[in-house]
Amino acid sequence: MADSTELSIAIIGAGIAGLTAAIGLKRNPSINVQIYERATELREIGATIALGPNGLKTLDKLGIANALEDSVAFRNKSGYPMIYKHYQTNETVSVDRHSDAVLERYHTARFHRPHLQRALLQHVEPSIINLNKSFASVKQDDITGKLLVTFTDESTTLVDLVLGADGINSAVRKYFVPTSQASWTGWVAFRSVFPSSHLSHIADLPDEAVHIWGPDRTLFLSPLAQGLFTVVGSHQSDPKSPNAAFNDSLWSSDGDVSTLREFYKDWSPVVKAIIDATPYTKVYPNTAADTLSTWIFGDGRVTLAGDAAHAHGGAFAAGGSEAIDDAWAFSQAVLHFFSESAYPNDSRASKVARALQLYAATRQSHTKRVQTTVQARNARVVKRLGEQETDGSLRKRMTQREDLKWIHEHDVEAAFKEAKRQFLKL
Ligand SMILES: Cc1cc2nc3c(=O)[nH]c(=O)nc-3n(C[C@H](O)[C@H](O)[C@H](O)COP(=O)(O)OP(=O)(O)OC[C@H]3O[C@@H](n4cnc5c(N)ncnc54)[C@H](O)[C@@H]3O)c2cc1C
Ligand SMILES: *[C@@H]1O[C@H](CO)[C@@H](O)[C@H](O)[C@H]1NC(C)=O
Ligand SMILES: *[C@@H]1O[C@H](CO)[C@@H](O)[C@H](O)[C@H]1NC(C)=O
Ligand SMILES: *[C@@H]1O[C@H](CO)[C@@H](O)[C@H](O)[C@H]1NC(C)=O
Ligand SMILES: *[C@@H]1O[C@H](CO)[C@@H](O)[C@H](O)[C@H]1NC(C)=O
Ligand SMILES: CC(=O)N[C@H]1CO[C@H](CO)[C@@H](O)[C@@H]1O
Repeated sequence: MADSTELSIAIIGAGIAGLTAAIGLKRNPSINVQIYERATELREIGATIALGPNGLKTLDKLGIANALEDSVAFRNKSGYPMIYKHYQTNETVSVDRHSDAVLERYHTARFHRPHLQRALLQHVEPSIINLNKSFASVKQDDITGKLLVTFTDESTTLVDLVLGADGINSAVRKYFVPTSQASWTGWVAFRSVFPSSHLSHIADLPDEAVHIWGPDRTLFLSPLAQGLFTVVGSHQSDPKSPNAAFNDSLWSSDGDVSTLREFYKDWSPVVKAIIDATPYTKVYPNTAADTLSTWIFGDGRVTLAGDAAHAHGGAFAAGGSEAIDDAWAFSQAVLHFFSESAYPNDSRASKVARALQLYAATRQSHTKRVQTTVQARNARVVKRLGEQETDGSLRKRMTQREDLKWIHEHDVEAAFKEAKRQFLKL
C-alpha cells in the first residue's frame, strides 16, 4: 500500500495565484496547505486589475462567485470588453468584442485590487496564512526525504510539494533559475483610484472602460465598483537607452500628477478635465521575464504559478486571469492524483511528480505563447518611438489590433482535459 496520509503543500506568496490555488485544494481536506507570505500584513495595496472571461469563469468554478458580483466587479452593459477612443476627437474608433458564447457574467470586469483580494480571502482559512515569511531556499531533507523550505528568518518547514506563487520577482524561480531576472520593458504606468465624486463636475465622464489612444501614449479610464474611478496613464521609453525617462522608478512609488498633466495637455477637453481632477498618482514600472524552459524543479516537487512562472508585465491585462487559471490547473492536477481512490499503489513522490507534469502540460505552452506575443508587441512599440505618426496611421493601429480572444477566452478546462488525454492517455 502507498502511504495514505495527507499531502503537505507549501504555497509561497499570498497573491492572486497563491490564494486561488489554496482555495482549489480545499476540495480534498486531507491535503495540508500552508501559505507563506513575505508581507507582514495583507495590506490592501495596488490599483486596478482586470479579469477576462477566462479568469472570471474559473473563479466561478471554484465557488468564488462573490468576486463576480457587481459590488466588486465593474462591467458595462454595452458588453464590450474595451472601447478604443481617439485622443482628440473622443470618437470611438474601435471596440473589442466577446464571443457570443461568453455569458454576461463572464464579461471582462475591472476591480479595485483590494476588492478582489478581499473576495478571495473570504474563502481562505486565516490560520493557513503565515505572514512575515520570506522564501530563502528549498532542498531535500536527508532524514525524512521531504522538502525542507527555509525562510529568511531561518525558520523551516517540511513538505511534499512547493508552489512558488511569489510574483514577478519570484525568489523561488530565482533559486532554481538564477538568470531569470525580470527586466524593465520601458513602459511605466501611472495609476490612481479615487472616488468618482472627484469628477462629479465633469459632464461627459466615461461610464465604460475606455482605452484612449494618442500618437505617443495611451490613457485608460474606468469606473470601478463602490463608486470608485481609475485613471491609468502611461509612458514608454526605450529600456536600453542609458537615459530613459523613469528608468529608476520603483513599483507603487509616489508619482507626480503634474507629470500626468503634461503628458495629456493636448488631449480632448474631457481628458484634460479628468486629469486635472485626479488627486494623486502612483508609478508602476512594467517588468517582464523570459520564458522558462521548464516549470518543474527540485526532483519533480517544486513548481511555479502566476507571474512567478510567466512574468510578462501588465500587457493585455491578462496577468490576473492567467494566475487564476494556473492556480485552477495546479489544484486540479494535484486533486487528480490525490483523491481517495486514485493510484493506490503509487508512491506519494511519484504522484506529486506526475501531478506537476500534468499541470505544466496544461499551462506552459499557452502562457509561453502569451509571453512571446507580448515580447513581439513590446519590440514593435519601442521601434516606433520617436517616429512622427499621422492621424491615419494612428487610426489604422487602433483598428488593426490583434484579436486576443485566444488569451481572454482561453478554456483552461479544455486544455486540462487535452493534457490528461495526451499525458495520461485518459
Ligand atoms: C502589491 C501589488 C499590487 C499590484 N497591483 C496591480 C495593479 O494595480 N494592476 C495590475 O494589473 N496588476 C497588479 N499587480 C500584479 C498582479 O496582481 C499580478 O500580475 C497577477 O495578479 C499575478 O498574481 P500573482 O499571484 O502571480 O503575483 P502577485 O499578486 O504579485 O503575488 C505574489 C505574492 O508573493 C509575495 N512574495 C514575493 N516574494 C516573496 C517571498 N520571497 N516569500 C514569500 N512571499 C513572497 C508577495 O508579497 C505577493 O503577495 C500587483 C501586484 C502586487 C504584489
Ligand atoms: C518579522 O520577522 C522578523 C524576523 O523574525 C522580526 O524581527 C520582525 O519583528 C517581524 N515583523 C513583524 C511585523 O512581525
Ligand atoms: C465622448 O464620447 C462619449 C461617448 O462616445 C459621449 O457620451 C461624450 O459626450 C463625448 N464627450 C465629448 C467631450 O465629446
Ligand atoms: C537613468 O537615467 C539617468 C539619466 O536620465 C542616468 O543618469 C542613470 O544612470 C540611469 N539609471 C539606470 C538604472 O539606467
Ligand atoms: C495494486 O496492487 C495490488 C496488489 O499488488 C493489485 O492487486 C491491484 O490490482 C493494484 N491496483 C492498481 C489500481 O493497480
Ligand atoms: C455605452 C453604454 O452602454 N453604456 C452603459 C454602461 O452601463 C451603464 C449602467 O451600468 C449605462 O447607464 C450606460 O448606458
